[in-house]
Amino acid sequence: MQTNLKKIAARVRRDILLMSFRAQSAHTGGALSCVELMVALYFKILRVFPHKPDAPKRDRLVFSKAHDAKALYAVLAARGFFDPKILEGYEMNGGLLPGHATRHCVPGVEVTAGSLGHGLPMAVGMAYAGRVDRKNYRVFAILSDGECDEGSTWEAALLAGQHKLDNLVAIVDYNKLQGCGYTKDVLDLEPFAKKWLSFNWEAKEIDGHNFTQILKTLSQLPFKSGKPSVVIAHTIKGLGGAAKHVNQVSSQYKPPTSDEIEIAIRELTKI
Ligand SMILES: Cc1ncc(C[n+]2csc(CCOP(=O)(O)OP(=O)(O)O)c2C)c(N)n1
Repeated sequence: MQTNLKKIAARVRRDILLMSFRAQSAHTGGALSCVELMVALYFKILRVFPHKPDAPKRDRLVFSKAHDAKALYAVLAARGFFDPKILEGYEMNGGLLPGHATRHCVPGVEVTAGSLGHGLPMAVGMAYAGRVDRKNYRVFAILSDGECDEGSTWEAALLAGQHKLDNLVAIVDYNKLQGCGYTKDVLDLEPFAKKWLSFNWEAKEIDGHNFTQILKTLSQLPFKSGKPSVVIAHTIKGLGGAAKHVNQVSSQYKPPTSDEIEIAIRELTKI
């Protein structure tokens, strides 16, 4: 089972790198850092219906770090939401896939995002609506560490704790880097888990590239009845891409060169 997920993750990484190369786009490192989280969610955890993407009982995933949309698009394509050939139109004139994930640009994209700090507020609203409507869908929000510098994220966290939204799960792709530097130097989040706990959330920390840990943790949701859950996933920005950009600020902006793509894809093919 894990071998299968690892192969899917390798395919998703390849698709991210190819999208990045074709469009010469930025935001490759953060797309690569959340691959295992997104694959585990879409292939094992979320209740989704690729051929009926708007089914009312589906779980909702709010991809808040929408600049990393390549990861969302590649996973949705791999899961059968749309034809993978559509990925070739990423950031192309006439293509369907904008650089920042946009609601309904293709089936499966739940929300328009990109202005960081807005995903958790939207997810809280959706989870609250589910509670009011007595629906049992769950809402997952994928956040970046950089956007946890935003006040709106913490306002939403406060509200979710107050309303005991245990149908809500935030997953932070804690790759320790943001647009202009390392998170600890720009605006340190530590002690990170303690902050969530003090906002009445239940928190768990995992290795965000380890499928065993991801699946074990996400199968325990909600971590505590009557509390929203947060998973702080320790990840590496740029993992699986060009070696010189791994865990570097450059992974935010630099697309791979043709030589780098060849090397990376050769390695990914071995998985
Ligand atoms: C409110 C807001 N400010 C600035 C930006 C520009 N921006 C795009 S990506 C990014 C930083 C990326 O770092 P992080 O948020 O940690 O994401 P990841 O490393 O997971 O890609 C910034 C500042 C934005 N999208 N939204």
